[in-house]
Amino acid sequence: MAYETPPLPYAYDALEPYLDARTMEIHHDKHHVTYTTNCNKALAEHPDLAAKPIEQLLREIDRVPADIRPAVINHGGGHYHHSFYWRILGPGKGGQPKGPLADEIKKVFGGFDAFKEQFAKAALGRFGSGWAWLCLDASGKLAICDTMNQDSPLSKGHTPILTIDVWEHAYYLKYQNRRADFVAAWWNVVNWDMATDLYNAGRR
Ligand code: MN3
Repeated sequence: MAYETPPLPYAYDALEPYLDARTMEIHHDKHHVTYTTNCNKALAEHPDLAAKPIEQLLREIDRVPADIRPAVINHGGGHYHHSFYWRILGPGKGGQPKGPLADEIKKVFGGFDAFKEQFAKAALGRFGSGWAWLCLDASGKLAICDTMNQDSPLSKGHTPILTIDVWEHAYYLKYQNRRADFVAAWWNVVNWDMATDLYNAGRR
């Protein structure tokens, strides 16, 4: 049994002009596929582990044998995070969340604009490669964090609600070194309906 890279849930150019088609194509077809392939290679001798959902391996990373643990963190994390990332974006999205997630963001961060500012700060402050996240932490509270490389918030007991990939491969073709411009544009393709569903499911 092997993991599969899920197809991109929209066309390569669907997130233009914010995320360009060429970046989306390389990001999904090359980067994501490579993570999935290398995760499967790492688990080739461990069919018992490969039979489990990747979320479970990352949540229980200490139970993965030490010799393949770094590969599962890097490639399994890469596979899971990208699968999540495509779904949390979408064409014709952006705007603001509604309902309970909007209320909680206001309560925890002091308003949607204050949240955006703090989230962008995490995305811009992540030195080198990694991700910024909005998660439910282990106590069920909304929290912003950032992670290095493909380290997963799942391994800290967090439940992801929203994420931005700030590896250079996510933006370099269009934005070069201007990560701030990429982050500012990225808000226009955030799928808040999906984030709200994840928040509601995580709260149950
Ligand atoms: Mn990436």
